[in-house]
Amino acid sequence: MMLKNVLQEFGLTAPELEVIPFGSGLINHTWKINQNNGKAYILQRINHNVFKAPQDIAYNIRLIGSYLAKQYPEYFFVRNVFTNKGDDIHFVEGEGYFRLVPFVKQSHTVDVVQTPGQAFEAARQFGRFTHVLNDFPVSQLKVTIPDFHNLTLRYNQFIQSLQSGNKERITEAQEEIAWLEQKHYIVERFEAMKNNPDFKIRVTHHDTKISNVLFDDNDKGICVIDLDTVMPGYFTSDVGDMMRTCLSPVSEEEKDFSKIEIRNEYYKAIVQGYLAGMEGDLSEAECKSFFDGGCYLIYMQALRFVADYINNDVYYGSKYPGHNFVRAKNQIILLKRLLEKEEMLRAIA
Ligand code: GN1
Ligand code: MG
Repeated sequence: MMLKNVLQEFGLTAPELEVIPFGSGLINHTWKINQNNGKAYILQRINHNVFKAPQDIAYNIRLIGSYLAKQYPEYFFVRNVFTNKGDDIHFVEGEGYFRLVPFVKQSHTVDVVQTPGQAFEAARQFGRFTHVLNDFPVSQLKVTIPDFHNLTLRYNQFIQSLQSGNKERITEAQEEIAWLEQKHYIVERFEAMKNNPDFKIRVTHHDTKISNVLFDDNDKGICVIDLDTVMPGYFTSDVGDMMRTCLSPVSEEEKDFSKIEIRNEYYKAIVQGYLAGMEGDLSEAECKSFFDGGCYLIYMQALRFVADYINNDVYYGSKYPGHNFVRAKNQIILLKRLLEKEEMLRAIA
């Protein structure tokens, strides 16, 4: 089988290998590889439609890895395993790009956050990642997905979908579309941030959901994983996506919208954990913008899900009819719940 051949390139040979599908990401394919000597690995096929230059991901990881080895040798950083030929990514004609990393022993991931303590630890890890790279020459990083968290562009793509997308779906989503258009002031706030020199371009992760942190057996954070979208960016991306995925007890997949709520204690945990990890790197203006981060990211995800629904699910795919419309409505409710608490939550940060 093809995966066996890929593993062979990385020096792992059958028949003693167990290969099991792993994780819950929407974009890449992931497998866990168990060797009969107790060692384990994570193999991933990178989605080439999304990541146009997968070699750039490997390049960034290499660059950051060698910087940290010198500057922060005690920082735990998971590097790619090399192939027999000495590459840290392997291309198979017709199949795509693969990379392998060691599975970190005695670690586990969490799919749904269970306690504010976990949210604190996750936020602390993402903050610490950006903190240890505070003096890293950020412009040397390759941009693996151009404009990935550019809210202005995401809004324009949403408007574009209204011009060229599925007419029936546009009619069906009329109410949601109108609501999103009304919230355009969020894009204006985002633009103001981009023009404000007090907001630093930092090394940010851009996919800070709870499942991208490794925890130890005592639920202490070990490190962050899934570094595909590590790029120059704003801290609001990282705190914002944590809020998007941790504040509510249910995820973007939930169809019963009455279960969506904003939990104050999780908001507090994210702010405190991130500040602890950043050790004072944030400017005053940045410290005042935690809430905006949540708005940008939830709004952006709602725009992306609606636009994808209107574009016949070309990006996210769909497991049942109307899937992306459900996700979009879910994120709209989440944003409504967040905005209702604006005054109170801003006071926390
Ligand atoms: C995608 O594949 P996954 O779950 O890591 C997406 C994120 C979205 C997320 C929504 C490269 O991430 O931006 O927030 O789905 N990643 C990409 O579930 O588009
Ligand atoms: Mg990801």
